[in-house]
Amino acid sequence: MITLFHRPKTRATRFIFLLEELEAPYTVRGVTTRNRDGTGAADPANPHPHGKVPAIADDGAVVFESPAIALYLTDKFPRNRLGPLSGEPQRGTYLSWLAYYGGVLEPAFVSKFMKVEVPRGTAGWVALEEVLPAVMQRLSPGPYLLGERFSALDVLYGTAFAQLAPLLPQSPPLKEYVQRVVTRPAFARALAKDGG
Ligand SMILES: N[C@@H](CCC(=O)N[C@@H](CS)C(=O)NCC(=O)O)C(=O)O
Repeated sequence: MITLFHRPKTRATRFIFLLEELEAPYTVRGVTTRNRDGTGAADPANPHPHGKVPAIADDGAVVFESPAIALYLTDKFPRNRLGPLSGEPQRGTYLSWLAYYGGVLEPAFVSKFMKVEVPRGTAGWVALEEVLPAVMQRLSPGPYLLGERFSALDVLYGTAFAQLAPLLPQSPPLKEYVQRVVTRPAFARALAKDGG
């Protein structure tokens, strides 16, 4: 049984979405975290090393950081084919874009949000203006990042793009992609279970 350490309306919400897509057995354990304004406190019950959400526990095994959690869950619950398994042709693509999510896309969003210029050649990520064409190229011909197959990548990227829409340039194909992701019944179930 998976325990999801969670706070409403955070990066943990998308893991209710993924767990619903996977039809995996899970419980949600609400924890406190620090707030942007410096108030609040990390919850000692949360096993994430920095008291962030999401984290999961699975019979004592702890997994934290969104790409690692996504990979762990899609490997563990393969029935609905939410992530190519080892040996499948799209496995390398899947791993690459999972790692890209944490290592490039999220830092690019934060750089944009904080108005920090990304130094070419020294930072391990690139500016959002460079990320978006790369993601859009991966998305064509679509409809999903792995082509016809909806995967945990779309849970991460689709929800991130939905949330950060104000930072993004107008792009009908991107808007349509986000719509495809957020209109899935599992996303509606996740929002209903999110609380807060
Ligand atoms: N790199 C982490 C980021 C997790 C993260 O920053 N979560 C926020 C909520 S969306 C949080 O817990 N913030 C509280 C804090 O930083 O103490 C991941 O992708 O899983």
